[in-house]
Amino acid sequence: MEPTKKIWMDGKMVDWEKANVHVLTHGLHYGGGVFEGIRVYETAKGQAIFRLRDHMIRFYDSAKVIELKIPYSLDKLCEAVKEVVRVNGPKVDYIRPIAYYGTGAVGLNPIRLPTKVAIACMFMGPYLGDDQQRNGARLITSSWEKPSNRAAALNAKICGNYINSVLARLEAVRKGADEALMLDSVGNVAEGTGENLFMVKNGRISTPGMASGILGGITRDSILQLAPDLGFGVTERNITRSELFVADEVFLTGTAAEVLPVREIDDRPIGGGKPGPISLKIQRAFSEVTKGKNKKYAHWLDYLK
Ligand code: PPE
Repeated sequence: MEPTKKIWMDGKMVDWEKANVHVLTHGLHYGGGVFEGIRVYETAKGQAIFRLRDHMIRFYDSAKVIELKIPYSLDKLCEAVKEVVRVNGPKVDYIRPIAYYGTGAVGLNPIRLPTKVAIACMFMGPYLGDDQQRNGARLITSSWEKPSNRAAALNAKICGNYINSVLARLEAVRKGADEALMLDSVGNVAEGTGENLFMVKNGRISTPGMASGILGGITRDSILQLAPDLGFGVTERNITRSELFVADEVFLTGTAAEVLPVREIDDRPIGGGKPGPISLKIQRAFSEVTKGKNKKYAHWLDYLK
Protein backbone atom coordinates (compact mmCIF):
# COMPACT_ATOMS: atom_id res chain seq x y z
CA MET A 1 0.00 0.00 0.00
CA GLU A 2 1.28 3.45 -0.98
CA PRO A 3 1.18 5.92 1.90
CA THR A 4 -1.04 8.96 1.36
CA LYS A 5 -0.45 12.38 2.94
CA LYS A 6 -2.88 12.62 5.84
CA ILE A 7 -5.16 10.58 8.06
CA TRP A 8 -7.97 12.17 10.08
CA MET A 9 -7.45 11.12 13.71
CA ASP A 10 -9.66 12.23 16.59
CA GLY A 11 -10.54 15.52 14.96
CA LYS A 12 -7.17 16.42 13.42
CA MET A 13 -5.32 15.75 10.17
CA VAL A 14 -2.22 13.74 11.05
CA ASP A 15 0.70 12.76 8.81
CA TRP A 16 0.34 9.21 7.51
CA GLU A 17 3.41 7.89 9.36
CA LYS A 18 2.33 9.51 12.63
CA ALA A 19 -1.16 7.96 12.68
CA ASN A 20 -0.28 5.32 15.30
CA VAL A 21 -2.12 3.71 18.23
CA HIS A 22 -0.98 2.72 21.71
CA VAL A 23 -0.18 -1.02 22.17
CA LEU A 24 -2.63 -1.28 25.07
CA THR A 25 -5.58 -0.30 22.90
CA HIS A 26 -8.73 -2.36 23.61
CA GLY A 27 -9.48 -2.48 19.88
CA LEU A 28 -6.13 -4.16 19.28
CA HIS A 29 -6.37 -6.75 22.08
CA TYR A 30 -10.02 -7.70 21.84
CA GLY A 31 -11.24 -6.30 18.53
CA GLY A 32 -13.38 -3.70 20.30
CA GLY A 33 -13.95 -1.46 17.33
CA VAL A 34 -16.04 -0.99 14.19
CA PHE A 35 -15.10 0.07 10.69
CA GLU A 36 -16.35 0.93 7.24
CA GLY A 37 -15.10 0.60 3.70
CA ILE A 38 -16.28 3.23 1.21
CA ARG A 39 -15.39 3.68 -2.46
CA VAL A 40 -14.44 6.89 -4.21
CA TYR A 41 -15.13 6.99 -7.95
CA GLU A 42 -13.86 9.17 -10.74
CA THR A 43 -16.79 10.68 -12.64
CA ALA A 44 -17.27 13.32 -15.34
CA LYS A 45 -17.89 15.82 -12.50
CA GLY A 46 -14.76 14.82 -10.57
CA GLN A 47 -14.38 12.48 -7.59
CA ALA A 48 -17.54 11.21 -5.91
CA ILE A 49 -18.07 9.11 -2.80
CA PHE A 50 -20.55 6.25 -3.16
CA ARG A 51 -23.41 6.14 -0.63
CA LEU A 52 -21.36 7.99 1.96
CA ARG A 53 -24.23 8.70 4.34
CA ASP A 54 -25.51 5.10 4.21
CA HIS A 55 -22.04 3.80 5.07
CA MET A 56 -21.71 6.23 7.97
CA ILE A 57 -25.16 5.33 9.29
CA ARG A 58 -24.03 1.69 9.33
CA PHE A 59 -20.86 2.86 11.13
CA TYR A 60 -22.96 4.35 13.95
CA ASP A 61 -25.22 1.29 14.00
CA SER A 62 -22.21 -1.03 14.34
CA ALA A 63 -20.88 1.16 17.17
CA LYS A 64 -24.28 1.01 18.89
CA VAL A 65 -24.12 -2.80 18.94
CA ILE A 66 -20.85 -2.74 20.93
CA GLU A 67 -22.00 0.29 22.99
CA LEU A 68 -19.19 2.40 21.60
CA LYS A 69 -20.13 6.07 21.80
CA ILE A 70 -18.88 8.08 18.84
CA PRO A 71 -18.31 11.66 20.06
CA TYR A 72 -19.02 13.31 16.68
CA SER A 73 -22.22 13.91 14.77
CA LEU A 74 -23.02 12.04 11.56
CA ASP A 75 -22.73 15.29 9.58
CA LYS A 76 -19.34 16.05 11.11
CA LEU A 77 -17.94 12.61 10.21
CA CYS A 78 -19.36 12.69 6.67
CA GLU A 79 -17.61 16.05 6.21
CA ALA A 80 -14.39 14.62 7.69
CA VAL A 81 -14.51 11.74 5.18
CA LYS A 82 -14.79 14.21 2.31
CA GLU A 83 -12.00 16.34 3.73
CA VAL A 84 -9.64 13.34 3.96
CA VAL A 85 -10.20 12.55 0.30
CA ARG A 86 -9.75 16.20 -0.74
CA VAL A 87 -6.48 16.46 1.21
CA ASN A 88 -5.06 13.27 -0.27
CA GLY A 89 -5.79 14.00 -3.90
CA PRO A 90 -7.12 12.24 -6.97
CA LYS A 91 -5.36 8.83 -6.76
CA VAL A 92 -7.47 7.65 -3.84
CA ASP A 93 -10.28 5.10 -4.44
CA TYR A 94 -11.10 3.65 -1.01
CA ILE A 95 -11.85 5.10 2.43
CA ARG A 96 -11.50 3.33 5.77
CA PRO A 97 -13.21 4.94 8.78
CA ILE A 98 -12.59 3.12 12.08
CA ALA A 99 -13.74 3.76 15.66
CA TYR A 100 -12.48 1.77 18.62
CA TYR A 101 -12.16 1.59 22.37
CA GLY A 102 -8.82 3.14 23.32
CA THR A 103 -6.41 2.77 26.23
CA GLY A 104 -7.04 3.03 29.98
CA ALA A 105 -7.16 -0.38 31.60
CA VAL A 106 -6.39 -3.92 30.54
CA GLY A 107 -9.49 -6.08 30.68
CA LEU A 108 -12.53 -6.81 28.61
CA ASN A 109 -14.87 -4.22 30.11
CA PRO A 110 -14.68 -1.22 27.78
CA ILE A 111 -17.14 1.02 29.62
CA ARG A 112 -14.69 3.68 30.86
CA LEU A 113 -12.41 3.64 27.83
CA PRO A 114 -12.18 6.60 25.46
CA THR A 115 -13.51 6.28 21.92
CA LYS A 116 -10.90 6.83 19.23
CA VAL A 117 -11.90 7.59 15.64
CA ALA A 118 -9.79 7.66 12.50
CA ILE A 119 -10.47 8.02 8.78
CA ALA A 120 -7.84 6.94 6.29
CA CYS A 121 -7.97 6.66 2.54
CA MET A 122 -5.82 4.87 0.00
CA PHE A 123 -5.56 3.46 -3.49
CA MET A 124 -6.90 -0.11 -3.56
CA GLY A 125 -7.66 -0.97 -7.21
CA PRO A 126 -9.53 -4.20 -8.02
CA TYR A 127 -9.98 -6.08 -4.71
CA LEU A 128 -9.03 -9.62 -5.76
CA GLY A 129 -7.17 -8.69 -8.95
CA ASP A 130 -7.81 -7.49 -12.47
CA ASP A 131 -8.21 -10.97 -13.99
CA GLN A 132 -10.72 -11.97 -11.28
CA GLN A 133 -12.76 -8.81 -11.80
CA ARG A 134 -12.99 -9.49 -15.52
CA ASN A 135 -12.95 -13.30 -15.83
CA GLY A 136 -14.32 -14.36 -12.45
CA ALA A 137 -12.96 -15.50 -9.10
CA ARG A 138 -12.25 -19.02 -7.89
CA LEU A 139 -13.77 -19.89 -4.50
CA ILE A 140 -13.40 -22.72 -2.04
CA THR A 141 -15.91 -23.50 0.67
CA SER A 142 -14.16 -22.69 3.91
CA SER A 143 -13.88 -25.38 6.58
CA TRP A 144 -14.47 -22.50 9.03
CA GLU A 145 -18.17 -21.72 9.29
CA LYS A 146 -19.55 -18.37 10.41
CA PRO A 147 -20.49 -18.13 14.08
CA SER A 148 -24.19 -18.44 14.84
CA ASN A 149 -26.39 -15.43 15.54
CA ARG A 150 -26.21 -16.53 19.18
CA ALA A 151 -22.41 -16.22 19.14
CA ALA A 152 -21.82 -13.00 17.26
CA ALA A 153 -23.42 -9.76 16.08
CA LEU A 154 -22.86 -10.28 12.39
CA ASN A 155 -24.98 -7.42 11.04
CA ALA A 156 -22.44 -5.08 12.62
CA LYS A 157 -19.05 -4.40 11.04
CA ILE A 158 -17.12 -5.16 14.25
CA CYS A 159 -13.32 -5.52 14.04
CA GLY A 160 -13.28 -8.66 16.22
CA ASN A 161 -15.78 -10.43 13.96
CA TYR A 162 -13.22 -10.47 11.19
CA ILE A 163 -10.84 -13.05 12.65
CA ASN A 164 -13.26 -15.71 11.39
CA SER A 165 -12.94 -14.18 7.91
CA VAL A 166 -9.15 -14.04 8.25
CA LEU A 167 -8.97 -17.78 9.04
CA ALA A 168 -11.12 -18.53 6.01
CA ARG A 169 -9.16 -16.24 3.72
CA LEU A 170 -5.86 -17.83 4.83
CA GLU A 171 -7.25 -21.24 3.99
CA ALA A 172 -8.47 -20.07 0.57
CA VAL A 173 -5.16 -18.48 -0.34
CA ARG A 174 -3.16 -21.50 0.88
CA LYS A 175 -5.29 -23.71 -1.38
CA GLY A 176 -4.70 -21.44 -4.38
CA ALA A 177 -8.21 -19.95 -4.51
CA ASP A 178 -9.10 -16.25 -4.65
CA GLU A 179 -11.72 -16.17 -1.94
CA ALA A 180 -13.57 -18.34 0.59
CA LEU A 181 -17.27 -19.12 0.59
CA MET A 182 -18.54 -19.01 4.18
CA LEU A 183 -21.42 -21.20 5.29
CA ASP A 184 -23.54 -20.16 8.24
CA SER A 185 -23.81 -22.12 11.48
CA VAL A 186 -26.51 -24.43 10.07
CA GLY A 187 -24.63 -25.05 6.83
CA ASN A 188 -26.44 -22.68 4.47
CA VAL A 189 -24.59 -20.25 2.23
CA ALA A 190 -23.79 -16.98 3.98
CA GLU A 191 -21.28 -14.82 2.09
CA GLY A 192 -17.62 -14.37 1.17
CA THR A 193 -15.06 -13.21 3.76
CA GLY A 194 -15.62 -9.61 2.62
CA GLU A 195 -18.49 -9.82 0.11
CA ASN A 196 -22.16 -10.77 -0.14
CA LEU A 197 -23.21 -13.50 -2.56
CA PHE A 198 -25.87 -13.78 -5.26
CA MET A 199 -26.80 -16.77 -7.44
CA VAL A 200 -28.73 -16.97 -10.71
CA LYS A 201 -30.78 -19.99 -11.74
CA ASN A 202 -33.17 -20.00 -14.72
CA GLY A 203 -33.11 -16.22 -14.88
CA ARG A 204 -34.03 -15.79 -11.20
CA ILE A 205 -31.64 -14.13 -8.78
CA SER A 206 -31.41 -15.15 -5.12
CA THR A 207 -29.29 -14.03 -2.20
CA PRO A 208 -29.10 -15.17 1.43
CA GLY A 209 -31.11 -13.16 3.98
CA MET A 210 -29.85 -11.42 7.11
CA ALA A 211 -30.64 -14.43 9.31
CA SER A 212 -27.81 -16.32 7.54
CA GLY A 213 -25.39 -14.17 9.53
CA ILE A 214 -24.38 -11.86 6.72
CA LEU A 215 -23.34 -8.24 6.80
CA GLY A 216 -26.13 -6.14 5.27
CA GLY A 217 -23.99 -4.90 2.41
CA ILE A 218 -24.53 -1.48 0.88
CA THR A 219 -23.56 -2.95 -2.49
CA ARG A 220 -26.01 -5.81 -1.90
CA ASP A 221 -28.71 -3.25 -1.19
CA SER A 222 -27.75 -1.35 -4.34
CA ILE A 223 -28.14 -4.54 -6.41
CA LEU A 224 -31.50 -5.29 -4.76
CA GLN A 225 -32.65 -1.88 -6.03
CA LEU A 226 -30.93 -2.01 -9.43
CA ALA A 227 -31.81 -5.55 -10.53
CA PRO A 228 -35.55 -4.86 -11.00
CA ASP A 229 -34.65 -1.96 -13.35
CA LEU A 230 -32.96 -4.58 -15.55
CA GLY A 231 -35.98 -6.86 -15.35
CA PHE A 232 -34.77 -9.19 -12.61
CA GLY A 233 -36.39 -9.73 -9.25
CA VAL A 234 -34.20 -10.84 -6.37
CA THR A 235 -35.39 -13.29 -3.71
CA GLU A 236 -33.81 -13.28 -0.27
CA ARG A 237 -33.85 -16.89 0.89
CA ASN A 238 -31.79 -19.74 2.34
CA ILE A 239 -29.37 -21.14 -0.23
CA THR A 240 -27.47 -24.44 0.07
CA ARG A 241 -23.89 -25.08 -1.00
CA SER A 242 -24.89 -27.62 -3.63
CA GLU A 243 -27.40 -25.20 -5.16
CA LEU A 244 -24.37 -23.10 -6.08
CA PHE A 245 -22.79 -26.10 -7.83
CA VAL A 246 -25.74 -26.22 -10.24
CA ALA A 247 -26.32 -22.47 -10.47
CA ASP A 248 -26.16 -20.79 -13.87
CA GLU A 249 -24.21 -17.90 -12.37
CA VAL A 250 -22.80 -16.77 -9.04
CA PHE A 251 -21.43 -13.34 -8.22
CA LEU A 252 -20.12 -11.50 -5.17
CA THR A 253 -20.79 -7.90 -4.17
CA GLY A 254 -18.96 -5.54 -1.86
CA THR A 255 -17.52 -2.08 -1.66
CA ALA A 256 -14.01 -3.38 -2.27
CA ALA A 257 -15.08 -6.21 -4.64
CA GLU A 258 -17.83 -4.20 -6.41
CA VAL A 259 -19.66 -6.79 -8.60
CA LEU A 260 -17.34 -9.76 -8.92
CA PRO A 261 -18.30 -12.80 -11.04
CA VAL A 262 -17.48 -16.27 -9.68
CA ARG A 263 -16.22 -18.80 -12.20
CA GLU A 264 -15.42 -21.75 -9.98
CA ILE A 265 -16.38 -23.12 -6.54
CA ASP A 266 -14.51 -26.08 -5.01
CA ASP A 267 -12.86 -26.85 -8.38
CA ARG A 268 -16.25 -27.04 -10.11
CA PRO A 269 -16.90 -24.58 -12.93
CA ILE A 270 -19.99 -22.43 -12.33
CA GLY A 271 -22.20 -22.04 -15.40
CA GLY A 272 -19.76 -22.06 -18.29
CA GLY A 273 -16.74 -21.44 -16.05
CA LYS A 274 -16.81 -17.80 -17.08
CA PRO A 275 -18.86 -14.75 -16.07
CA GLY A 276 -22.50 -15.22 -17.07
CA PRO A 277 -24.66 -12.69 -18.97
CA ILE A 278 -26.76 -11.58 -16.00
CA SER A 279 -23.69 -11.07 -13.79
CA LEU A 280 -22.13 -8.99 -16.54
CA LYS A 281 -25.30 -6.95 -17.02
CA ILE A 282 -25.45 -6.19 -13.31
CA GLN A 283 -21.73 -5.46 -13.16
CA ARG A 284 -22.10 -2.98 -16.02
CA ALA A 285 -25.21 -1.35 -14.55
CA PHE A 286 -23.53 -0.96 -11.16
CA SER A 287 -20.46 0.55 -12.77
CA GLU A 288 -22.63 3.09 -14.62
CA VAL A 289 -24.25 4.12 -11.36
CA THR A 290 -20.89 4.59 -9.61
CA LYS A 291 -19.62 6.68 -12.48
CA GLY A 292 -22.63 9.00 -12.34
CA LYS A 293 -24.12 7.76 -15.61
CA ASN A 294 -27.50 6.73 -14.20
CA LYS A 295 -29.73 9.70 -13.26
CA LYS A 296 -32.08 7.58 -11.16
CA TYR A 297 -29.31 6.91 -8.64
CA ALA A 298 -27.55 10.28 -8.83
CA HIS A 299 -28.35 10.76 -5.13
CA TRP A 300 -25.99 7.87 -4.27
CA LEU A 301 -22.99 10.00 -5.23
CA ASP A 302 -21.50 12.71 -3.04
CA TYR A 303 -19.28 14.95 -5.16
CA LEU A 304 -16.20 16.44 -3.59
CA LYS A 305 -16.40 19.69 -5.48
N1 PPE B 1 -19.81 -9.10 3.98
C1 PPE B 1 -18.68 -8.86 4.67
C2 PPE B 1 -18.27 -9.82 5.72
C3 PPE B 1 -17.94 -7.70 4.39
O1 PPE B 1 -16.84 -7.46 5.08
C4 PPE B 1 -18.37 -6.83 3.38
C5 PPE B 1 -17.58 -5.61 3.05
C6 PPE B 1 -19.56 -7.12 2.68
C7 PPE B 1 -20.26 -8.27 3.00
C8 PPE B 1 -20.12 -6.21 1.63
O2 PPE B 1 -20.63 -5.04 2.22
P1 PPE B 1 -20.64 -3.65 1.44
O3 PPE B 1 -19.22 -3.24 1.29
O4 PPE B 1 -21.40 -2.74 2.31
O5 PPE B 1 -21.30 -3.88 0.13
N2 PPE B 1 -16.19 -5.76 3.13
C9 PPE B 1 -15.35 -4.60 3.23
C10 PPE B 1 -13.97 -4.95 3.74
C11 PPE B 1 -12.99 -5.50 2.78
C12 PPE B 1 -11.61 -5.63 3.38
O6 PPE B 1 -10.85 -6.45 2.86
O7 PPE B 1 -11.27 -4.93 4.34
C13 PPE B 1 -15.34 -3.78 1.94
O8 PPE B 1 -15.70 -4.29 0.88
O9 PPE B 1 -15.00 -2.59 2.02
